[in-house]
Formats: sequence, C-alpha cells, structure tokens
Amino acid sequence: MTPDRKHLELPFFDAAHRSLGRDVAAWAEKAVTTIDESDDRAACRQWVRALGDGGWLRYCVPAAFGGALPALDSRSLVVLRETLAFHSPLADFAFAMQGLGSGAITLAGSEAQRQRYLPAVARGDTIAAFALSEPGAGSDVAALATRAERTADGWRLHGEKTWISNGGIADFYCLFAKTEVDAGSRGISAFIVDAGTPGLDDRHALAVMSPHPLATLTLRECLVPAHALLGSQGAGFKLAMQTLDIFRASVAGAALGFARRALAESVQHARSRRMFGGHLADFQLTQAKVGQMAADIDAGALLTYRAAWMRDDAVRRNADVRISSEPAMAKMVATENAQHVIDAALQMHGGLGVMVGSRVEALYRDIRALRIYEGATEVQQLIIGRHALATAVPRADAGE
Ligand code: COS
Repeated sequence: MTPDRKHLELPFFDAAHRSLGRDVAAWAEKAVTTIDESDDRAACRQWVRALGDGGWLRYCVPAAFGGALPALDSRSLVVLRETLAFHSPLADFAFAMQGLGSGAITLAGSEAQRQRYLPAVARGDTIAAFALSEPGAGSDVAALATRAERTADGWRLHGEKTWISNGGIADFYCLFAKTEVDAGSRGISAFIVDAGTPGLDDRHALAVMSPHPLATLTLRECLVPAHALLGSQGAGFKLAMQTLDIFRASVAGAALGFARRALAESVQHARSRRMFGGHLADFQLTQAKVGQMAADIDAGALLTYRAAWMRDDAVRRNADVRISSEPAMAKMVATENAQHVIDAALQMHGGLGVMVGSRVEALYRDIRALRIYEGATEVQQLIIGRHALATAVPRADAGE
C-alpha cells in the first residue's frame, strides 16, 4: 500500500522534502517486507541497521557530524516519520529514538561529545536513548529524584528511570538527574551514560500493549567521568524541554502516518466489502465517516506542518525564539485525532477489525502511547494554555 503524498505540495514544504517523501516511501515499502517484527528488540536493531544503511538516520544529526543537512530539519523529520509510520510503527520508533536519544547532544554537547556519539548514531552503528521519566516524575519533570553527586573525578548517579524507550538495547543514554536537590527545575543536569557502565542496570524490560523496546533503568553507585556532563550544570531541565520541542512535531508526524494508513485501509475495505446488495462505500453513513476521518487527519496535518515550518524558519533566520506552543498543538491534535480516525477505521472493519494481526487492530494499539509519551495531551494543553495566557494582547479597555 502506497501513502498519498499530495500534502507535500503544500507551501510548508520545498522540493527537497518532496523528493525525500518520494524516496523514503519507495524504500520503506520494500524494507518492510525484509524485516521480521515478531521480536520487537531484534526488529528494532535490524531497523536501526537498515535505516542507517539507507542513509535516513543522517536526518537525526547535523551535517558537521555525519548528518544530511546543516541543522536538524523539523519538516524532514515529520516527512520521514509520517512515511515510516505508515508502513511500520517499529521502523518509525527506531528512527525517532535515534533522533530523540541524541538530540540533547546535538543541542548542547561539547565538540568531543558530538564527535564521539553523533556520527555513529547517523550510521546506525550505535543506538541512542533519552532517559528522563521516573516512577515519581512523568509529566512533572522537575520532581525527578535521581541524584548526581560530585566525586573527585566525576559524578556518582543513584536512582531509577522508567518507561525508557530503547532501554536494554541502547548503547548510551542521555540521562537527567538532580545535581542540586532543592533547586527545582534549575537543579537538573544532563549526562551521557554509556550502556555497560558499572552500576547501571538496564535489563528490566517492560511489556506494553504495542510491543517495543522499553525498560526501567536502575542506577546504584554508577560512576561516570566529569566529561559525561552534557551541557552546563543545572541546565538539564531546559535542555530536555528544548529537545522535546523539536521532536514533539515529529510525534505528530508519526500519528499522521498511522491515521493515513487507517484511512487507506478503510477506503480499500469500503470499496470492496459487499453489503445489502452494494458496497460499504455506497452508504451515506460510510461516506460521512470517511469524510470526518479525512478532515480530522488534515486538521492535525496542517498544525504539524505549521509547527515544523515555524521551527525551520526560525533556524534559517538564526532567530533566538522559543517555539513550544505550536508543536504542543500539533502533537495534541494529531495524536488525539489519529485515535478517533483509527477507532472509526476499526469500527468500519467490523469483526475483521478486532482480529488479532489485522492492520487496524495493530494500529488501534500502536496509537495509544503517542497520546502519552513525550508529554501527555494534558501537558500539551498546559503548555498551550500558559502560552496563550502569557501572550494574549490586553483589551484596550481592560486597564492593564
Ligand atoms: N524551552 C526552554 N525553556 C523552557 C521550556 C522550553 N520549552 N519550557 C520551560 N522552560 C523553562 C522556563 O522558562 C522556566 O525557566 P526559569 O526557571 O528560568 O523561569 C523553567 O524552564 C521551568 O519551566 P516551567 O515553570 O514551565 O516548568 P514546570 O515544572 O511547570 O513544567 C511542563 C512544565 C509540565 C510543561 C514540563 O514539565 C513538561 O513538559 N512535562 C512533560 C515532560 C515530558 O514530555 N515527558 C515525557 C518524557 S520523554 S517520553
């Protein structure tokens, strides 16, 4: 099944995005037939290898460190994730984690850290992970409790991280810990922790409804060198937020890929399924449902492409502006709408839709986590609402 690419004609995109969309679609259509996804960990390793060999992971890092473009390009990330997600949620996951897991190094790493980690991520030689969440700190990042204490020649890490994507298969973790306990969000710092560091246990795998590599990490007397500190001490919270600001629009891209696949499956089914002397597609009920699905997808798509374009435009202008509200809107609307679209697709498939192994049944499970990870819908509402309250133009008669 080939994804519709008409949206790439929109003015948010340029010629390079259009050819990227065409090329990755052709590649993914073939690659998906070569990878056995029955074991999610083995499949993710294979996808990272294949994505590296195909050159697609070069979009996860800047050109100076083996990347495809001078800076991370949000629209390319969206196009790639949308297309990969259409074909394989695991391929999308493997791609996305290379970007999210190394994003903090791209943003704040020293020259030595960037040289050491980024080219290998772009080649697919190493697997990256982003370790922020904890049992007691998911949405409330400032509440994280993992401690990093100074030693004579580095840092001692102690605590627990959980729901860490690529946990157990990653070669390194960009990990966030408190360096000052009472300083709230200003007391958090980032570290690069290599897998295999004594005191880091990443073997506790977590099983989830849409299987992908996920684990709890335990840090006990985990000693890392001074040069493992990523960015400045105390700047970890902002670094995590800046990384998420980039990748949230791409989560929306993945949701669009899932939703477009569900719509394509539904259209195919409605045209071929015979019912009451005609086809399912002949009924107004079906036409109305498909109409709603298409409009829901486009609403999410326009917000997603706007968010990605805004960031790329700011990078192009070298403008020092924070773009948080628009990616938050994109992620919230695209993932919530995709859930509705996929639910409608499953309903339209009737009994076939709940058969384990059917495409819409898998999508129904795949989409759910996207409304939670990288900031739940409620967190996005908070970000959007705070921004609207802070930036609203005061009424002339309000006496403000
Ligand atoms: N970029 C740069 N700086 C940012 C920022 C951003 N996107 N967001 C917040 N900051 C800064 C603020 O400006 C503030 O700076 P000062 O201390 O200088 O004033 C500081 O960071 C604290 O910000 P804020 O007060 O908004 O923090 P909160 O504790 O209220 O938390 C939310 C804000 C809830 C939005 C944040 O914790 C969040 O995004 N949570 C979800 C995390 C998430 O996505 N988890 C999933 C993990 S990956 S699967």
